[in-house]
Amino acid sequence: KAGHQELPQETIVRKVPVLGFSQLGSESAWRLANTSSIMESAAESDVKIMMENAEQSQDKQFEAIREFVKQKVDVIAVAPVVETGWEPVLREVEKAGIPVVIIDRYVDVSDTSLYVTHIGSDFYEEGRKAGKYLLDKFSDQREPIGIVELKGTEGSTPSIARGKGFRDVIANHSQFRIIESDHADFTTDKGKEVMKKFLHERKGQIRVLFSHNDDMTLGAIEAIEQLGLVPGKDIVIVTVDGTRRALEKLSEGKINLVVECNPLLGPNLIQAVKEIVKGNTIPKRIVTTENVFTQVTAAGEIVNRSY
Ligand code: GYE
Repeated sequence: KAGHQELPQETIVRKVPVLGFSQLGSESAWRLANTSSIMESAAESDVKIMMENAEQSQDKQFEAIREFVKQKVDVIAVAPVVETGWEPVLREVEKAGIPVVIIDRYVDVSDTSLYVTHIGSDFYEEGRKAGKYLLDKFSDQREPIGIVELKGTEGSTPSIARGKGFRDVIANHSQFRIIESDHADFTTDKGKEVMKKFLHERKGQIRVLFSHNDDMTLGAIEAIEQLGLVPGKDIVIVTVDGTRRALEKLSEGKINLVVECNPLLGPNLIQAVKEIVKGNTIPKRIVTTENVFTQVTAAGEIVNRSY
């Protein structure tokens, strides 16, 4: 039998890492693109993903996370609907020894060791970009400029931080006045409804709309046009996300500025999961780089948009 090599008794089975992902909902085009990006990146890799969609319910997110713990997944990723209230469930996950990745929105916890990393945009900076555009656009105007604001989901990071960044930039310029501000939950229908209410209550006083996402903006544009007003002219519109439909309205002149927020977080997430299961250290914060689009640059961008 000389020269004959024995096969190892056991073949080495490489364990495929399992990721449990609690997605917060499906309220917007951004969200749908975010979900597809994550599912596609997982499918292209050797990470197995289990996704639960909570449809805006934090309680459903808790349930999903507890189920992932039961299933003994290797990593849990959470896109949290609101910022507060996460500490107890994250403690449970910690006890089970499962690493957590926070994706997109943030969790407001005093102990940041409850998660490995937070992957997502700088929403505060997005709000600042929106404000800076207005300072520039109305630089020679001293009369009051009436602003209405469509806010996203109450208690969610992008709504809190965009609103704050925006306010911080316009704060020392007293001609800018936020005359109405209300939540419209990041949806088109609600955006239209709330904008209608603003237009009704503030006839003739609205010069600017700052909207926390494109879906609400599309609804607001409908409300503005129904009144015979011209979006982009009678009312200057600044919006956040950068979906194809918003970029189209931008190039048509119905929106004045789109602040980009990138939903394509799948590659970053899957990369992070792979590093975590290998035991590697990764940065505590992973921020996506983002742009702003104007009526001039919109057309060039539309061709590349998948969402
Ligand atoms: O801007 C909005 C979505 O959390 C960044 O949520 C995300 C926001 C996004 O509904 O369109």
